[in-house]
Amino acid sequence: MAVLDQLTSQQAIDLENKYGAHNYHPLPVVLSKGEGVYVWDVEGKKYYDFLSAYSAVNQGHCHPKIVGAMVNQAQTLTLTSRAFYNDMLGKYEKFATEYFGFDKLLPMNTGAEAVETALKICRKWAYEVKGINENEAQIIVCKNNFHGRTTTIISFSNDPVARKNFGPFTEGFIKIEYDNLQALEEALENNDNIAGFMAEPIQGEAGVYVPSEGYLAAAKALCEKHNVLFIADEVQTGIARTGKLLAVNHEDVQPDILILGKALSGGAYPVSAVLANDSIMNVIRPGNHGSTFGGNPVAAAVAIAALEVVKEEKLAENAERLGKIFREELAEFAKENDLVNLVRGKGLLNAVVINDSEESDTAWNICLKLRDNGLLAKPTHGNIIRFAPPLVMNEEQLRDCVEIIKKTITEFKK
Ligand code: IF1
Repeated sequence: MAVLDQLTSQQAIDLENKYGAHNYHPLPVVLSKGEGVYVWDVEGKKYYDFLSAYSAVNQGHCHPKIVGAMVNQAQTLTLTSRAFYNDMLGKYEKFATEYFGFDKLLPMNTGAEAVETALKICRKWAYEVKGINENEAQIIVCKNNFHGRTTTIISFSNDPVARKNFGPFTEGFIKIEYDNLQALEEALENNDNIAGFMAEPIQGEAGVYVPSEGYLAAAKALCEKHNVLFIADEVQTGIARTGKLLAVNHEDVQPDILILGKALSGGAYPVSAVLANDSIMNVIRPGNHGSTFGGNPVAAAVAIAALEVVKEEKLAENAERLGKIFREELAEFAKENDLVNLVRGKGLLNAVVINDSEESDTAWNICLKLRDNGLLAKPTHGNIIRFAPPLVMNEEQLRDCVEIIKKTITEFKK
């Protein structure tokens, strides 16, 4: 078999099993093509994508404008490193800072790197601006968070699978209950060593857990009162996914540090970023932080195009409108179907909670049936299915998908 011969699904799965590290448990479907809200497997079967690569492909698969910008830039200049200037990075930084309303942007590649970057900026700010004694800064995070997979980030995870046997861990984090203002207030009070509070505006991995209305605004106000930086990890919730450009926009909150990734590139290329105003970002000096690929001209060109698509195609408005229809339809369905407990979410980031235990494989088995019926989604726990289609979906397609989901669950036998 030549390396690039066309494979069957089973052959592709076998190759990954034999030659790839087993750090994932994918749904058995092998994709070879994508366009808009659709993907195709190697046998040519077409599916609705209801994961969007964990909300990276908000602009739809292979968006022509984004791919065009990428190809064009790839044929011109791909990488200089930051040892030299390139003629795309500054344009992108101006564009993106104006787009999100911050003074400055620090470019990275993956979400986890951007989270690490935000934590480093926050600590340095704490020592150099707030005046905390060296090595004593603490950052508050939330229980059941997901911020990535580096050693420091898993240091404050409470997922045993993500943590076990990867220690020793990084110190300096305090974990509190999510969506609990009293817990935040208690952590902030009588502790002058708190540098920041980092949270996801909606907890993704926790099962699309939407906090109470007003939580984010009140948390931001508490942070302000205690001179603590409010760090929003919008890697998953940002870029129109929840029906606003950023999920914090639902509560008119401007974070002190904003973390973006995933759909910042429309899923075409790994692009992440940290945004902050000068009073914070200026603590970063040459040599403090960096990345060979961060801020490369392809990433810059791709991100500009991806952000333009969000506005040109009114993706936030579309996510808001279709999300309401999706939740209305499935809430109605939940009333008549014993297998569905509830639907929750915001915009087009939603989860359906199945009436079974967290340890069951019911959600997984439903996802296999959804796949057979032409729709791809992934469980986040044994009993929760996340539904997050590309935001370029139209109402007719969404209603078609709702019918597939209802039909699949109605016919499902445990
Ligand atoms: C995996 C979840 C989604 C993120 C937030 C940072 C990162 C992520 C809020 C890191 C990444 C992904 C990664 C993916 C699974 C996943 C995920 F189910 F775990 F929670 F999207 F919902 N902050 N989330 O959600 O970004 O370094 O991956 O670019 O397989 O680990 P990354």
